[in-house]
Formats: sequence, structure tokens, C-alpha cells
Amino acid sequence: MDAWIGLGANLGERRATLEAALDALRTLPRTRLIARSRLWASAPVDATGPDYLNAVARLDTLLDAHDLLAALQAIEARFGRERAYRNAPRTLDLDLLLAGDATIDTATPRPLVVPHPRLHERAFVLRPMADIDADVMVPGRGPVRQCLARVADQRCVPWP
Ligand code: PH2
Ligand code: MG
Ligand code: MG
Repeated sequence: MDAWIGLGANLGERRATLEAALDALRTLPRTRLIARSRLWASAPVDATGPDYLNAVARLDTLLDAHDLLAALQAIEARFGRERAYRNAPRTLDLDLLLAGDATIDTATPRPLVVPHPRLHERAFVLRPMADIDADVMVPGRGPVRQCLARVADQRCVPWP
């Protein structure tokens, strides 16, 4: 499966956390990290707190979407992720953005929706995706390049 993961952090040592999380993705079982984006900085969207650093990773994995999500949540927990309230500032957020061309919306065994329901309207996801492949298709939404054209007004800048 061609899996795309969104990484975000707006608390703590954001760059170090994201780099360490990318290393954790590299060591997932039955999985290869085939590409990663640059880091991007943006203001919180639909949320409060410090600015975010975001990145995206592309995985080639034999895990299914549920096992991959469980693995992502285990990594978040390892990095001290707390879930105080929806969209609360966080040390690390790992979102399953795309699972190949699958469309999934289920509550069991754990809540899972792919494509991520808001990815097509968020520059902080689309810009790093475009670092890797601007032509990748978001099921039901079109290529990343086309989604990105509609969010050109959202400030999101490469982090040196
Ligand atoms: N994640 C959110 C809510 N808002 N804003 C930015 N800029 N970056 C994020 O990763 C982010 C957000 C919920 O996960
Ligand atoms: Mg998120
Ligand atoms: Mg999340």
C-alpha cells in the first residue's frame, strides 16, 4: 500500500520531534519510508497555540490501514502526545492522510477516515505532499496540485 502520513508539532522541540518521528516511521515493520517532505511552518488552523511545523512522509507498507493507524498512535504516545481536547496543541500529531486509493469511513476497531477529511483544504498538508509528488490523486478531490491552487491564500512557508 502507498500510504501518506501527515506529521505536525506545535509544542516542545518541534524540529527534533518531527525528525525523530520520521526515524520511527522508518523502523515500522513491513514498511519502507520512500520519501519525506521538507519542514513547513504555519499558523494553527481551526486551533490555538504556537505555530506548527508540518511534514509529510510517503510509505510503502504491507500493513493494512488499521494496523498502520495503531502504529502511528503508538508513536504519538511515545512522544508524549496528550489528548486534552479536539485540536489542542500537541507535541506530535501523526495523521493517516491516504491509504492508496482506498476510501474508508469506519468506527471499528478504531475510528478511521481516509482520505483524511480535511486534507484537501489545508495548505500545511498539501504543500509538503507536493514536495514529494504534486500529481498524486486525492480520491474524490483530484490531484494535490489542483487542491493546492484553491488554498494559495493560506500562509505556509518552508522552514530552513
Ligand atoms: N493540526 C490540527 C489543527 N490545526 N494547524 C496547522 N497549521 N498544522 C497542523 O498540523 C494542525 C493545525 C489538527 O490536527
Ligand atoms: Mg491532525
Ligand atoms: Mg491526528
